Amino acid sequence: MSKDEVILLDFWGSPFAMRVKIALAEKGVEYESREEHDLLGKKSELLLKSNPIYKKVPVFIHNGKVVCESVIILNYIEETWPSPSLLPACPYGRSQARFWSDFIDKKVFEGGSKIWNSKGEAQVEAVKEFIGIVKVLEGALGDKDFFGGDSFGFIDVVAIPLTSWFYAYEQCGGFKLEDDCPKITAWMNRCMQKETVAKVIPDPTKVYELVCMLKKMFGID
Ligand code: GS8
Repeated sequence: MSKDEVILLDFWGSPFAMRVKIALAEKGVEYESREEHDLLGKKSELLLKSNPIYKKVPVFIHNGKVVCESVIILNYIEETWPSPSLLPACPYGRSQARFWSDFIDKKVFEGGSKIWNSKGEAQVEAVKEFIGIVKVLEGALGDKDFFGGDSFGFIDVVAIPLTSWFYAYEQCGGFKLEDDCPKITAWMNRCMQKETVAKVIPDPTKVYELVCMLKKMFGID
């Protein structure tokens, strides 16, 4: 069989693209990352052509076939390269992994964004709301090492990239997540010990610089 051609339309600061890179690293799949250097300005022709609906990264192109939306891409990767599996074997376990991925998708990034794009009382509220969201996640983690149990799996892949923005949220909102959510902080450190994660997650201070740039761009200051 000829070698698969795997291309990722990427942006270094996108937690959604990081998910795909971690899943591919876990599966040992080689790929070519094409950085969208000007994601917030002029997007590449390939991005516009491949994801005409949302015009966002990540876009996954496997032997010419295009898949969009990070969690849909993760499911595609899981089915295409089933080993090692990131999802549990049983249907119930899979349903739970999908439930929490959906919760994370709906709440965490948007909750964090409210912190950096607000001020004053609204920001205080946004910080409270964000801590509440992370506490719910902490409840789902319980005393386990990873969300699915003893080993790093699907929910971890979905969640860990979003934490690369947490330092920026803390700097903007003037709080320390560890004070309220020590278990999530310990889980973050545990995940970061994995090479597949550590090599993908950017330096949090670089993400903070990106957030400061976004604040300027949107006139929030
Ligand atoms: C979100 C992708 C996204 O927001 C997914 O893949 O899961 N639901 C999608 N991508 C951002 C970069 S990360 O903030 C993006 O491409 N933004 C460009 C734009 O909005 O124009």
